[in-house]
Amino acid sequence: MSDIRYDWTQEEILAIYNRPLMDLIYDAASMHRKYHDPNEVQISSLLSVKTGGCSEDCSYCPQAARYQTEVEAEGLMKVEDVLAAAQNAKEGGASRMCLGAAWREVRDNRDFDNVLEMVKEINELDMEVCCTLGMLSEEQAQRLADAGLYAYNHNIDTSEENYSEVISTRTFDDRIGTHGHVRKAGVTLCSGGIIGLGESLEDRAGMLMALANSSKHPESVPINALVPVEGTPLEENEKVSIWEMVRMVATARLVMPGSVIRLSAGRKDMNEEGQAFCFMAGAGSIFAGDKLLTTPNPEVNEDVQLFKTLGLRPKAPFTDGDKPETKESYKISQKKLEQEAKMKAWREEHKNKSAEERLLNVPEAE
Ligand code: SAM
Ligand code: DTB
Ligand code: SF4
Repeated sequence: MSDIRYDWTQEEILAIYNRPLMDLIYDAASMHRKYHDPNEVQISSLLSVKTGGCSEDCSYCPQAARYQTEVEAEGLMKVEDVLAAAQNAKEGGASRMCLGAAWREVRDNRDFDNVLEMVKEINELDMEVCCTLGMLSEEQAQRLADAGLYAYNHNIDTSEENYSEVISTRTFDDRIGTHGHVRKAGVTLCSGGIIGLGESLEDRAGMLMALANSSKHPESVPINALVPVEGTPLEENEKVSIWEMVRMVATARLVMPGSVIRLSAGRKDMNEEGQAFCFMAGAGSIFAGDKLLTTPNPEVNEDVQLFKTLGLRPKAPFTDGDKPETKESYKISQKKLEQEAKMKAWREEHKNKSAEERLLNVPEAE
């Protein structure tokens, strides 16, 4: 049987998750070595370019406007400040810059134009650029691709069955729809989920099954442990144990052997030994920097020490794919083109008419 499969059953995945730990880690580590260099770890630097004030109700998220948390809503960061952060991350060994926005979905406005500029400029720094901006239309995904986007993060978070327990303002299918737009634009997909939401082990298996049975496995799979934040509905949830994290990483490793599994939120609560187990079990990437989006992450010097202790090397950018080329088409949206064509036609039609007639018939801006 081929290692790369798309026909997993939930029972099979659950049985893998529940195997004796030594067998599970041994098999996951062996699979990891077959497809990846076990001493290389990709460093992704995460930056919240638009924080808080989100209209969604994701029960884990401190950035949802409806929950009283310490997160204050802020406007979009300036392009130059984001570039300075990217340069800094690059100097610290990061090969990927991941820009996050607390949006339900992308809108075709000035903020999106600025995000496109950020993508273009960071790509020019020879870093892989990833964005996580909420739902995208097909055209928005294409414009991001044209600007030079390497990856798009859009987590499914939990199983299809458990989805409405966690989020009510969008559906599991909405998420899958955006995956399709990302794929169509030729951008690599980053999608994973969270453990510790109150889900069952069947839900954990179901989440991995949804990812592993998609037509192409996501190139990156972030595994997050819930960071319970005061003010969110999940503030009282118990933190997951390191062994649950190891099992989840190892299971993801075995059902999607070619994907890069990212040890994501929750590292702040793990010691070096716990993280080493996760790398052994197949994690090949981390989020680095002393903040995730709004919650703390290990200090940069702690990660430098961790890499030194374990003999890990940061992965170079574009090891698994080519650097995207920027296409000027990223600058103009279809809507803008249609508006411009409408204006042109109107000018043509009214060029010989009186000022009064023209004023009576100005096309509406959208
Ligand atoms: N708004 C966009 C979206 O939801 O896709 C992008 C940002 S959102 C914060 C990105 C991901 O962060 C979520 O899908 C979720 O997996 C993760 N996340 C958010 N809050 C978290 C928490 N408290 N603990 C662990 N992961 C969390
Ligand atoms: C992902 O899977 N985890 C990251 C990233 N993708 C965007 C976000 C974790 C956020 C943790 C809570 C916070 O810091 O606000
Ligand atoms: Fe908004 Fe994303 Fe947080 Fe959900 S996870 S509330 S969509 S920022």
